[in-house]
Amino acid sequence: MTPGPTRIRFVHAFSAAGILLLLAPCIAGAGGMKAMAEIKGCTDDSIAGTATLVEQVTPEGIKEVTVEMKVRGLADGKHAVHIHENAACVPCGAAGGHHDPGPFGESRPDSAGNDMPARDINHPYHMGDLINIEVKNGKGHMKHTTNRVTLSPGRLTILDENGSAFIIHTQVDTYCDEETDLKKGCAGGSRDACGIIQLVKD
Ligand SMILES: [Cu+2]
Repeated sequence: MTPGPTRIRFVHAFSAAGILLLLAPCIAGAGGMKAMAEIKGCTDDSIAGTATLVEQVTPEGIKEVTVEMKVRGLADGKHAVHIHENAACVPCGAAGGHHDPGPFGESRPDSAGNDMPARDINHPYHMGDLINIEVKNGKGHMKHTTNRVTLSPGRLTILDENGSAFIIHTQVDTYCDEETDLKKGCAGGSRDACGIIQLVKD
């Protein structure tokens, strides 16, 4: 019996599936570390959500972490999101400043006074500075890939000795950069929600 067109298509489809199956462990092996965080309101219990973090390695060997966050209960609009330097959320201030293991780390853009810019030369380029989360009808979603942090061990890891936590702020991050822009609240102001980042083990 000679294979008809249907059989040829079936063989091709089967081969493609087989190749994908063979590649899957390679893709997972090229990074694939995962972490997650349960997001809770600092003072408002109606704020709740989750964040996932997945590390992948590009063909050039650059580690990238994709953060996806879904949160309910925040006020509509944009809110600053950063990875802060401690795995602590009680109170939310315990999360400390922005995760920034670089040699020039000054991690407190919120140290600005009403009449005085913050002494912060890194914002919005701290390793833990992410993009704003946008909230519509009480539902917030953010997805962002960064190569400034890693889950795997190394100088940029957020799973360092004292861990890390997400902070979602009350206001938008204006990505204030120049010293004259670093006004009080420019990086999001006070803290609405927090979530400790925890490694997910397979
Ligand atoms: Cu922050």
